[in-house]
Amino acid sequence: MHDPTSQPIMMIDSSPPLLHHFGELARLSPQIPAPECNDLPSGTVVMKECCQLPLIDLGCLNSTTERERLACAEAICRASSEWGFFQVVNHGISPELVRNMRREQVKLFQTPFDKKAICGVLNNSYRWGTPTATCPKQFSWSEAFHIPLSKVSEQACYGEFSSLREVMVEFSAAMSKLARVLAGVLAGNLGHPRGVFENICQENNCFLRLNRYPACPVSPEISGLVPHTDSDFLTILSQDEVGGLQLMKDSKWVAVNPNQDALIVNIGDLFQAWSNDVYRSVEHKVVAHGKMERFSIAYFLCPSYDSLIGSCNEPSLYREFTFREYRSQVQEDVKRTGRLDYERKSGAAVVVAEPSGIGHLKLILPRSRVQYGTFRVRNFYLKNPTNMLRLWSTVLLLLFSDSAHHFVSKVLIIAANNC
Ligand SMILES: O=C(O)CCC(=O)C(=O)O
Repeated sequence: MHDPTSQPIMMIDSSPPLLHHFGELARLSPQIPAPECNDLPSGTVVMKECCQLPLIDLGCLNSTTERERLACAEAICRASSEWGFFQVVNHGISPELVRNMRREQVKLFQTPFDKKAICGVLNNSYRWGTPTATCPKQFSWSEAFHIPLSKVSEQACYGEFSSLREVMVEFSAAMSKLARVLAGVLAGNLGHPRGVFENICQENNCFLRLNRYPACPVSPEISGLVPHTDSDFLTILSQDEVGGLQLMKDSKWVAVNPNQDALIVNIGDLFQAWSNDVYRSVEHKVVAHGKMERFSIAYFLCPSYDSLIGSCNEPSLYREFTFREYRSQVQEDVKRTGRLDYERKSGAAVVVAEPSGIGHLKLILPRSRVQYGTFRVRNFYLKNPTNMLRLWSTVLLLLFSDSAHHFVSKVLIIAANNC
């Protein structure tokens, strides 16, 4: 029999060097002490508040009673407007499929780090930490595979991970079906055909992201994933029982209690723009856990890069833009600021008066997209003077409120040619 004490134990490290990189960032940021692992509290996830997300039984969408079907659709739309987030049960994805997917996900992440980083598995989509971070607050204590679904059935993507392929194909198809049902309900509520997203968001444009959040000995406050909104139409998330997901509700971070029977759905930026702000894309983050690793899988319902996204009803708050344009703006912001979220502490509101007399209002914030109460814009999406007025009144309100300095520090008026 093998005697475990007879040989040195080979520790194969599957985790990326998060502590090393976090430490480097901390040393470069004098106001934040470098991590001293042993001194730091562990095992705690700081939760500001717990919330009970709306829980919706999707089985009711297929009820024989029209009243139940309508009530279910209404619950989905109300949650998307009021919360931007909800949970669904009886969603049609079998617990066995979720279990199989999780098992394969765990196996994949257990691969030694060096191998994950270079073996090219899943279309070379492995990533970890935050390469653009310039300070600890911008650092995500996590690793992920972010896979375009156009590649998901390609044998060549899997190499030796052959058992992953079958379950990935089945899981992404099931998530895709569910995402389309939900998007259809949300579109129908706004007077559009339920199938409107069939053409806009073809399967090959969507993504599946496998996340792992290693236990984090550094701080209970560090982000597993930094605050962000999703730049898609909608996201469906399967999370394990560890917890850590928090969302912004009424200007506070609230923790989402894990529910093993439920999937979490959230509205993305594109649905907010398409719905003309009827549905809300809400900022969320993951708080790292001190002692336990956490796994989640997110499905992102996305359009093709050349799809034009405009608001579905007039008068529209947003001008038309392509998904490509939007993504490149997000990437530019991240490159420029290192941040995935927007900066609340400083910025400037800029009114641009064009010679034609048409005014634009730009909010120049490091993230260049902002959320003022329920009004949220990317600087180049504001379209008409009515929106400009609405935005101005919000800016002025903020300027005169106690918390003004948290949002906008300067208001500038600039002629178009100067911009
Ligand atoms: O893991 C989670 O709970 C959230 C994941 C997420 O927000 C993302 O992958 O964009």
